[in-house]
Amino acid sequence: MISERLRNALARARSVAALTGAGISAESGVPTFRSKGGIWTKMRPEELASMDGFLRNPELVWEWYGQRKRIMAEVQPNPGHRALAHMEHLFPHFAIITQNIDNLHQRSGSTVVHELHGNIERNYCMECGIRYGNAEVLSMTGIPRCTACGGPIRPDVVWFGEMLPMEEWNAAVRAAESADIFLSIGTSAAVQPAASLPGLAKEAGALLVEINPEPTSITSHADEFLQGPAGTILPELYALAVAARKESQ
Ligand code: BV8
Ligand code: ZN
Repeated sequence: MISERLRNALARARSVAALTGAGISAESGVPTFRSKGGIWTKMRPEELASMDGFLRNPELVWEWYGQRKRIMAEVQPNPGHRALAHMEHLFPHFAIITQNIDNLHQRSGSTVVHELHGNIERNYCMECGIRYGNAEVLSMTGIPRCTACGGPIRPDVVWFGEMLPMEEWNAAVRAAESADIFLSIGTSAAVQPAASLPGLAKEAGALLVEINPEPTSITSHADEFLQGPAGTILPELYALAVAARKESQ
């Protein structure tokens, strides 16, 4: 299943980074954006995941996020998330850089998770910044409003056209630049600036490994393309890494 080059890299790696996208949560039942039946095949992202869209039609945007919040509260981490959580204890430095907002990496036990696009469990008042949990906002009727100042509450996610949280982005760049192995998992690599991280890592000397059932815009740059679902490939990759590191001791 894997090349000698990848086996050796797994045996020797000190620092590994994993960029994840919606694909790693597909097997948990969270719809992706751009693959078959994905969200964006039915609606335009700019309408729903942008400040303009929110200001134009806050009811529609809250209805969409309300639906996604309820789905994400029901789903469970899958073997792909769990394999990444185990890898955190296998390599001296292991970081997850996620574009996902579903909180499934944290729920599977990962503790080093850089959330580039925010988290669906968090919300905040656009006027005074007070933070709200989902239980509170989902119990409010119509557009959730701040109980302190009456301002509109929004999901704590990064919309199109919005800057990424600087701290998370800088940590992600550091992890990519210091990685011996960079895994790009379940992402179409269509959204910037996250999609620039695999190239950054490879430039800085990482072995670039892509895990996806379909080729993407970065497959031609990848050193290894492990074609298939993350829920199958990641547990196998973890087992191979454990064996390779034992043998090399
Ligand atoms: C910014 C949060 C700086 C909200 C999201 C023109 C050119 C280049 C860039 C731009 C441009 N015009 C505008 C831009 C910038 C824009 C952008 O990149 N647009 C793209 C679409 C062209 N980016 C931004 O606006 C970003 N901000 O640039 O700020 C700035 C600011 C102001 C002024 C100037 C500059 C902000 C981007 C963040 C948007 N927020 N989400 C929410 O989720 O509700 S993006 C959204 O897409 C999600 O975060 C998602 O994670 C992300 C990426 O999608 P993927 O995760 O890759 O998911 P996708 O469905 O696409 O792919 C799934 C993959 O999984 C597929 O490949 C499939 O094959 C695979 N798969 C399926 N099953 C499995 C699997 N893989 C493994 N196992 C399986 N079982
Ligand atoms: Zn407020």
